[in-house]
Amino acid sequence: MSDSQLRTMGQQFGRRSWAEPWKIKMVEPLRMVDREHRERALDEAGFNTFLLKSEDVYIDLLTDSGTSAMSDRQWAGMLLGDEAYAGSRNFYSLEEAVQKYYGYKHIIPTHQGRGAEHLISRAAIKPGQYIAGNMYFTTTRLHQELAGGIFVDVIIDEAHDPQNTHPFKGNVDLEKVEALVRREGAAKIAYISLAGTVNMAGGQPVSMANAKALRAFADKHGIKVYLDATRMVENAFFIQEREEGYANRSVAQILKEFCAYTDGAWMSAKKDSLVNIGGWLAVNDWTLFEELRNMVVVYEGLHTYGGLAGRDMEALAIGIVESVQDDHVRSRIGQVRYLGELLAHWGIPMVLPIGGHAIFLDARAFYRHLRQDQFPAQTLAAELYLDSGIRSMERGIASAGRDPKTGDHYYPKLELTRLTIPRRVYTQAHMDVVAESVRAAYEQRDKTRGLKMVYEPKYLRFFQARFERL
Ligand code: P61
Repeated sequence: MSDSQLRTMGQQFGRRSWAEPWKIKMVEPLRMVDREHRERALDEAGFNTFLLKSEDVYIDLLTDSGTSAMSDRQWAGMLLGDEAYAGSRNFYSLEEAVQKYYGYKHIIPTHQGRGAEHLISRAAIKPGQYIAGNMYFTTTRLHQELAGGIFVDVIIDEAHDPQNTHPFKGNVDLEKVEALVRREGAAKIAYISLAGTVNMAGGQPVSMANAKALRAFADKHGIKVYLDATRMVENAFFIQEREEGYANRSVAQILKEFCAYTDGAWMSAKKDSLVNIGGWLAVNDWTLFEELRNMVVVYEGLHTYGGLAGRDMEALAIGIVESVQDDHVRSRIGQVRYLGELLAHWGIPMVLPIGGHAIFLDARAFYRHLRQDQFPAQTLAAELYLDSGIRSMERGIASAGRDPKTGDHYYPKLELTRLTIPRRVYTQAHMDVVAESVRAAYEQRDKTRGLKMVYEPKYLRFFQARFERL
């Protein structure tokens, strides 16, 4: 075979190849069930990938949340668990790591991200106040609404267009925030809810310039800025890669600078920080911290464990350090890109630029014959599972839920199916299998029928909703 026919990834891109900065020490066998079995499993799951049993799944791209592989160091840390009810030494490791890498002063552990969202929403929102955010996230908005807040989307318009290749599609549109402040007055704004790499927009980053400008705006009006730091390390990588003046700064340095423009943050550590469970909430203001520290004992656990075991906090503290290493982030995002570039090359419609944690397929463009209330993204997730046992996640109309005032579906512009890549878990060969399955579903697109929802829970309906084929 000639050199031009068979080339390594690096050669295809005109550079030397690079590989993951780790090797595999322990493996978990995978099982692939046949098509007949998958049809039965999907039917029993009401066409909802959240309701599938994981043993019926071959390659699990439902989420990157809590699904990453821990390192030998992190597992060793698990054995150092100090399971004291109060004052566990592992809490102090965690506190130190958050202070060192994220730069906030006061830290409260929580069992996961939504535990932290619950606390900050209750403490910082008065009923009737507005929260301006760079696109909604399901649990974040729900906690804000349950606290009596009204969420207003202030992300730039480009974020709602899958084809737009703006390098910082997660940016806040300051004019939109300004218009809200003008209309309602600064006192009616509880805070600005800023997310690093915006999940629902396709894992799209916020630029440092935008964070800086937002800080100046917030100071002018006396408004707080709280950060959803869940995938902020990945955001820092994009700044290093795309923003002028940051090419020679480390991911760790960029992360710390970005956080310094905010007043506090909540974190689902199950993503960036390479652990299976955990979260935290951190603020700089002592008075707010006191209130949060008092609330955590009601809803999560004592303020030095917040619902986590000591061993979980140790693994998390170690995971934070591993997560900010440049070579780690490059290989993590590099793998997502590998899959995305294959698909883009084949003309598969998806959100561009390729984001940090997942490929977001544009289900609307797959199934032009389906109306949005026939659940195109849910349909595509079902079809991928049927084709190959790959599990993905709907991020469209089912996820968006209903307007609490009118009871109507929200109709988000983006109707996406997410192929989420866990960190340090799958190989390039797995990505090839996934890509071929997506292509197979794309080739069948015109023959694919949509779905109707036949069971709908009240909160976060997409987790437990059931569907039938039309
Ligand atoms: C995910 F289908 N994300 O992406 P918790 N902020 C952000 C998140 O991505 C996030 C949380 C806060 C998940 C899990 C999940 O609609 C869903 O630790 C940017 O999960 O409580 C979680 O953190 C909440 C999947 C959550 C969903 C909500 O897969």
